[in-house]
Amino acid sequence: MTKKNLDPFWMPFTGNRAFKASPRMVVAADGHYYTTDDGRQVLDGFSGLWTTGAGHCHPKIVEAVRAQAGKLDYSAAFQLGHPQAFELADRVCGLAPEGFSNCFFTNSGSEAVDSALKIALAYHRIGGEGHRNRLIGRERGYHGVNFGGISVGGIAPNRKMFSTSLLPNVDHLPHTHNLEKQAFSKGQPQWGAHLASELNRLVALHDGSNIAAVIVEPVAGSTGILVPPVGYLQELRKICDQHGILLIFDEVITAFGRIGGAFASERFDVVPDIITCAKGLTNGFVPMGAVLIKEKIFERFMQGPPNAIELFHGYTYSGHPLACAAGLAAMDVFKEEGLFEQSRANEKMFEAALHSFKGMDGVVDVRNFGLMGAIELAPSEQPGERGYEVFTECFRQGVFIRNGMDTLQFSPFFDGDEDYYTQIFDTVRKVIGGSGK
Ligand code: PXG
Ligand code: PLP
Repeated sequence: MTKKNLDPFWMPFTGNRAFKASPRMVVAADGHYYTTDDGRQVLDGFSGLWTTGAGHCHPKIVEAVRAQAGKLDYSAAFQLGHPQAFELADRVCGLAPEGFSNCFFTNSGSEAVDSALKIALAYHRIGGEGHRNRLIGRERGYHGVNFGGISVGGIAPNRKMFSTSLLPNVDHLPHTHNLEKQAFSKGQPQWGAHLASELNRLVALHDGSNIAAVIVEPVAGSTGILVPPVGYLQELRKICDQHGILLIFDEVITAFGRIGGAFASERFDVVPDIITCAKGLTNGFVPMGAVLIKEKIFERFMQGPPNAIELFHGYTYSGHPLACAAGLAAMDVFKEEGLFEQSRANEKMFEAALHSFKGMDGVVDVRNFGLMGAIELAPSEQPGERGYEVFTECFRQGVFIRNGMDTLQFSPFFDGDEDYYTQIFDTVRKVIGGSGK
């Protein structure tokens, strides 16, 4: 690449100075690979950023977006509709658990989370329970970066700079991670269901009648793959039901194939009241998020004169035509290629590859569920340094993975075969073997 001024772009969640001193620049992508500006092929072990399970630049999605771009660029999102938005909402509700009747579009997971929290608060208020305004999140939870999301979220560095400006009336459940009790669990840990009853403690403290909603990731992703202990989500559901509290599953990562089904309820047999999703909704092709809502919630809003606005909320780009075209094409691809089933079928191969790291020097835990996996490394003197080193060296050696501090994270494509896993994990093994020395 010719020398360009990289300074003006303030990159998100990136060490800007280190990056710009030694950029990792991608100019194209196809299938499982990125092409860098110096012409290298880099195998993507993260499906974008959890986004692109069906592969990069899928020809069907490319074609759909191309066609849509030449036909309808934008249509006003308020008081005007275009057919694809209605069609996509219907398709997505069709994949959702029974009872989910409506879909509100946003442009990201963060916006989906904030929309969901607002819908939960408004729902109770309309029902005459305006006092039900407390929101419960969880330590180590990631719910995006808007004010609502960081308030219910539990990632300390994301909250620290804004600690005095977070939403009031929020409390947190403890996270479920415990190395002593759970290290190297395959899939759901046996230990930890009792932590759900911490919600009873919060109910006793605040009184259940004051709690609007509990929001959790069914499998916590961004924090380093925390898999719900056997029985944990069921217990949360039970306590929420006892106290009229809405249960929100933040499925920004888990929805659309990442855990071998359309939504988490297919794996955990627990149905929430509200679901947030994004990422896989368009296979990462165009920014889009959504809030899925149960009929009983939606119906409560449908009062008053039919021309009265029922929810004073919405985004200029809610249901953008290009996003909808990408979303519809992604739904077709998922179905036609059986990608949710492929994802489920590949879990064991992925699990075996990850757990082969057990016993390796410096590996303190391996965790996995569906096609979400983590290898946690013992930190060097400076926490996070080792993970970053492994990430950068893997990229140099032609494999893209992620590190959250010293936890390596993997989010493979749904159709990854044995060669794909071998290339990723052989590289990681070689790099870990040579790191921390
Ligand atoms: N909720 C959850 C559960 C998420 O994982 C968001 C909300 C926010 O979505 P947006 O589209 O606003 O980013 C997320 C996003 C990582 C990583 O490396 C995870 C996310 C985003 C970027 C990187 O784990 N999660
Ligand atoms: N700021 C200003 C000045 C605006 O006019 C708008 C939307 O009209 C927004 C922010 C919100 O933008 P969006 O609807 O894309 O979230």
